This record gives sequence, structure tokens and C-alpha cells, in this order.
Amino acid sequence: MSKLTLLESEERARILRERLNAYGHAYYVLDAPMVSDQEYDKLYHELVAIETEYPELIIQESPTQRVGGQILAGFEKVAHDVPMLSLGNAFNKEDLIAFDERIQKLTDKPFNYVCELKIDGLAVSLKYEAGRFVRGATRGDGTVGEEITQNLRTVKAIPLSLREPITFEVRGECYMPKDAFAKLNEDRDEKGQEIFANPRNAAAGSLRQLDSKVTAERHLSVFLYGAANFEALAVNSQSELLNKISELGLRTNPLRLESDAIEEVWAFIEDIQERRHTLPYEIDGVVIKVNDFETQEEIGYTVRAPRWAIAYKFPAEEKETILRDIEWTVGRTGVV
Ligand code: 1X8
Repeated sequence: MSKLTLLESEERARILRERLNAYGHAYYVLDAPMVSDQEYDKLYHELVAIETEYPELIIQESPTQRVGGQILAGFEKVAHDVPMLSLGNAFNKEDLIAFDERIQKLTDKPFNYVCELKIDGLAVSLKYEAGRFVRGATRGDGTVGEEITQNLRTVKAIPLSLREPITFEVRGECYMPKDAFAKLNEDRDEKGQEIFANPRNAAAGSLRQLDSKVTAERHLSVFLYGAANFEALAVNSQSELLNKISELGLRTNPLRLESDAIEEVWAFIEDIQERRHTLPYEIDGVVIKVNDFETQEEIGYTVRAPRWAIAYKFPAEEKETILRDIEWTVGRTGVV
């Protein structure tokens, strides 16, 4: 093929970015691929070729810009505009009933609950300005976190641009899928590197990398479930928020229940607990939230956590293993 002019390349690059972003959204956000890997790779490499020929056409939102960049000396601290709260816990049915009774006392209006899976990863906050991903941060202590924008840009399920030019901060959980975790530990074991204890630690270690090229190789994913300063979204409830952020191109978890009956909430918790091992990611419970935002505000907050939500925590998953061998090693100083 003869070389394209700058103007032709600009137009072609725009089309390629649009198509690759649509295919990436289908694959990484919806888990429903539209094209084969070969077809995706063909277009991706065509875009790389154009951007190599005309580097002035590279934009931050290009799918080619997810491979990692410069090596940082450390992470900057970021103060969250709206604190990232923790949740009260429930460990059994009695705790759940007590939560429901507290809620009943705190509001006169009829209301319902939304139940979502509690993802065992790391809470992150993603800031979008005019629809463009501009900053990502860890939760930290809830007030101050660490700026990890470079690392989060490598997470393919995080869109670099939204479907509307909206300014807001979305929150969710970044995690390592079980299969990615198993593969990573296998590779590390072969190389004699220390293995990660669980997917959560592996995700944390991956997001703490000062070299984002390492993060890019770790196959992290994300589920989004909340927002700070979400006036721009024009939503009145948690279920509307989940639908809206999903329309914007953000990944949400499809497994959820809306119900006004605590017995139904309990049935959902039991069902999820039984099925948790069949999920491709680790969860440590179910989060139960009052759906309507006005009712949430009426019910209010304690110093650390909303009164209108609770985390039902599953017992840590226990597995039986066979110990096959123990290898003793003597260190430099003679210590075994
Ligand atoms: C923590 C988590 C929440 C949700 C899922 N996973 C978590 N780890 C959710 O709401 N779907 S909410 C939350 C928190 O508020 N601390």
C-alpha cells in the first residue's frame, strides 16, 4: 500500500481508534467480543504504523497508549474531594435483620435495596474531565490516596474516553481475575520469584509498580459501582447510577438484586455464597445499599461509613491441599 498523506492518516487513525475502542469495549467491558483477536491485532498494528510514521497524531486516548510509559520515582499523594468511605459489616442473618430494622426506623418512606457483589480487590477512583480519563487514585486511608493514573491507563477495562463528554469521578474495585492470578504465579514460580498469596495481593502489587509496563502485563480488570460529584449524571438512585455509568462505557457487574424484602436479600446472599467459586474473580461478600439517593441522605452517615449500606462478609474460603514436599535451605549465615 502506498503511504498515506498526513491528512489521510489523520482520518484513518480516527477511524481505527473508534473501531478499536468499540472492539475493546465489547471484549473487556461487556465480555462479548465482536471480532477475532487476529482482526483486532490487524487494525491495532495498522494504527501503530500510522502513529510511528506521524507521531504528531498520537493522542492519550489512543488504544496504543496502554502499554506503559515512563518510570516514576514515586507516587504523588491525592486528597479525595469526597472521602472514600468504608462499610459496616454483617457476618450472619441476625446482623442483616438488625441492619434492616435500623433502616426501617430511620425512614418513613417505602424503599428498596440494591445488592451487589463485594469484589476482593483494591478500591480506586477514576476522574474523567469532559469524558477523558485524567486521573486515577487508590483509596489510601479514604481521605488521601496515591496517584496511579499511569498504571490504571494500562487496565483495558478502564475506558480512556467515555461515550459522553462528562466530568465526574467514578469509583470501583480493581482486581486480578482468578485465571490471570494462577498464570502469573505459575510464571513467577518457574522463575524462582516469590508467588502472591492471593489475587488481591497480586492486584495490589501490580498497581504499586513504578514501571507501568509491568502493570500492563498483569491483566487487571475493574468493576465500577459508585461516584463522587455525580450531579452531571442526573440519576436518583444506585440502580440508575449503575445503568448510567454502564451506558457511559464503564464496566459494571451484571450480578445484582433489587428488592424491598430482607428475606429476598438473604436468599440472594446465600445463592451468591454457594456460587462464588464459579465466578472468574474473587468476592468477599455482598454489599447491600438503600437504592434511592434521597432516602440514603435521610438515613445518613456515621463518621466512617454510610448508615444506608452494609457489607455482608463471607467466611474466608477454605481449601484442602496436599503438602508434597518441604525443601530446607541454609542461608549465608547458616540459618535454616
Ligand atoms: C467496597 C466495595 C463495594 C462494592 C463492591 N466491592 C467492594 N469491595 C459495591 O458497592 N458493589 S462498596 C465498598 C465500600 O463502600 N467500601
